Amino acid sequence: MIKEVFSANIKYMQIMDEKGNVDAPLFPKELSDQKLLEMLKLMMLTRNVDAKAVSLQRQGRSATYAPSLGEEAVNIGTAMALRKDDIFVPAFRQHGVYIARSLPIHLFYLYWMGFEEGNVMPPEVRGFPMAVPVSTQMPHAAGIAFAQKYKKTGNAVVAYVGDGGTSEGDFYEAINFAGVWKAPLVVIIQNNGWAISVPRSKQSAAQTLAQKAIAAGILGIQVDGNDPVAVYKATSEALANSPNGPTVIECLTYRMGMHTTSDEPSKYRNEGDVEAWKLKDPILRLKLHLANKGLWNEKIEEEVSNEQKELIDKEVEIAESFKPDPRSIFQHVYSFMPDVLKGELEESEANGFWEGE
Ligand SMILES: Cc1ncc(C[n+]2csc(CCOP(=O)(O)OP(=O)(O)O)c2C)c(N)n1
Ligand SMILES: [Mg+2]
Repeated sequence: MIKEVFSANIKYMQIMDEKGNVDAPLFPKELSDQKLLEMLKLMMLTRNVDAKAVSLQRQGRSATYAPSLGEEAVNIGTAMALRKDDIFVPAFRQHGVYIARSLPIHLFYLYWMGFEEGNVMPPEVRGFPMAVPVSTQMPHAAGIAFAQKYKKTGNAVVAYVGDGGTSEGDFYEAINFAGVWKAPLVVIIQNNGWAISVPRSKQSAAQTLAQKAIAAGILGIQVDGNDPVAVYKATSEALANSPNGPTVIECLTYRMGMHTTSDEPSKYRNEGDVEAWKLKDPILRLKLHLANKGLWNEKIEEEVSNEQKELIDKEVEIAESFKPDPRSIFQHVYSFMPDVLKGELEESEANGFWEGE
């Protein structure tokens, strides 16, 4: 005898198309015009902060940087769905999430200038430091989510991982654990088409990355990751359902820039693809939508851009005036300072190691 014991499917959701038109029955009612304006401004701020970070690196004023150009809808759409006390666990390209959660922007620059002090954020941000080792944040996120359930806090955890990150064992272990324990975890796969020079097609033979959820026995959905409204709705619904267990949301977006400022994408990708993705830009479609409603025009755009650039310049100034304490190289590795480090610190101080620059 042979019988089917299981079958499943993965749905794809888009609510706002490339021209800014919306699928009205799917549109979330709580997204008022004011909220949409906030969404647009946050995406613009993310893009402006990002452009400045690239420029600082090019001028030798900051270290290697991973741009988020074109991926703003994933970060802002998800972050706006987060409730006040929910916790986020990023990878390293979730700049918009920090911005939407009101991380002081100078701390963001400070981190990319190479100072760990940039990772010490106000507790109300409710976010973890960036995780550069690919997917290592995922088991942490599953554990933090389980802790929320164990402690009955009612909070959920939103964790981010790239398309490349979903090939790591850590990813599978995390969703498997979260599924078994029905932990309140929402996994956002920021599928930007590339893991450095490895295209999505070489990442997995699976047709979607969302379907990886099925094997873990949890919910999975794919959304247009350049549609901030669909991203917002999928995340809100996953958070509302999080007391019942985890969800994986695959957001289809595109890395418009380089992997990092040390990368040269023209060596491995067809720049024609980038041109095609420009038409799907998340900021463009929200601007078109709001302009159709009479809520956006060139004058408003100029005002908002100028305000944001002024703010960014001030924040860069604060970051650049930071004077690091050389002692900090001995701190932050352990919760206490072991004797061996204490000894090295004392020796360094006694030898005037800190004199001069
Ligand atoms: C465990 C580990 N392996 C390899 C690397 C080198 N590395 C840094 S980013 C990256 C690709 C990540 O791709 P993806 O998960 O799609 O995220 P994206 O960079 O596209 O945001 C790799 C292989 C690393 N940082 N950590
Ligand atoms: Mg990627």
